[in-house]
Amino acid sequence: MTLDLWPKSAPPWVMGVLNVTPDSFSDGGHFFEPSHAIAHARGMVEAGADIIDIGGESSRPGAEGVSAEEQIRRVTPVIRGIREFWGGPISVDTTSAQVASAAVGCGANWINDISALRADPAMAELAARQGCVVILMHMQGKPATMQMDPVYTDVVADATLFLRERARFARSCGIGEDRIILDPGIGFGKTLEHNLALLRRLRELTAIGYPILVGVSRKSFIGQITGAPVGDRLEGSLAAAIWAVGQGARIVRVHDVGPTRQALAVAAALSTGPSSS
Ligand code: HH2
Repeated sequence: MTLDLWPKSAPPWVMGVLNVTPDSFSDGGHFFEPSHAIAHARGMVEAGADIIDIGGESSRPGAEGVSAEEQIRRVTPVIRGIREFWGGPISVDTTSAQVASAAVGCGANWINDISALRADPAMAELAARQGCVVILMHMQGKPATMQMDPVYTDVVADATLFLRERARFARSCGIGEDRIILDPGIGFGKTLEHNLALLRRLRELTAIGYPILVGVSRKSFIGQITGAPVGDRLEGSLAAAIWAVGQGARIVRVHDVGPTRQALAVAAALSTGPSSS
């Protein structure tokens, strides 16, 4: 399998989160104005983001869906604005092919589909035709109900089987093997113990053979461990990001790009020194 987008020896990539929503769990309303969103994206690029992930619909537990038209109205001016100063990867966080198509038309080139190509039958064909990188995420249930009573026999085995099957499906639709990224979906239909098991046993997911993306930033499992409210979870987010990269994650999806870059740089220097083996 060729993973030439990111050889394993290369540093991990940092994906900066840009929520153009009034209701996202940690930053809802902060970047709802296109000018604020574009300025925030610029700040994340200057802080060292490798990818910007733009979403017009919150997927927090209990969130109701946002129409494709409204998502398009939210994200497309922001993508156009970012493209005026940046040529790097822009991903669109949506399960709708209509939204993804409009985003790609404005310059997005990655699709972050938390349904792993299950929600919209047109998504896989669109991604294949456009040559987009796709992020396939594990989720039990749907955001509106996913945290009500998540149950697994073995969450890691379940996620591994699911992601393997979804990657196979993506390949069968014509999506290139160097265009697929897998994600355990931290917080999506999972209890604290499920999230911890996935992070502890992340190597079982990296063994599938595709790059792994992990989104731990500010998530509720950090609050469950520490008691910290959502606005005060930077330190826990950094610890979890360093852990995930240490277990083989190639991309971390974060709200705080500069601090994450700094933390990862120190962890990398420590783990590649002469006495680290
Ligand atoms: N987490 C969130 C949203 N999208 N996509 C992927 N691939 N992986 C994740 O872990 C992930 C994701 C939730 O975080 P956020 O975007 O900050 O919140 P909200 O969904 O409320 O907008």
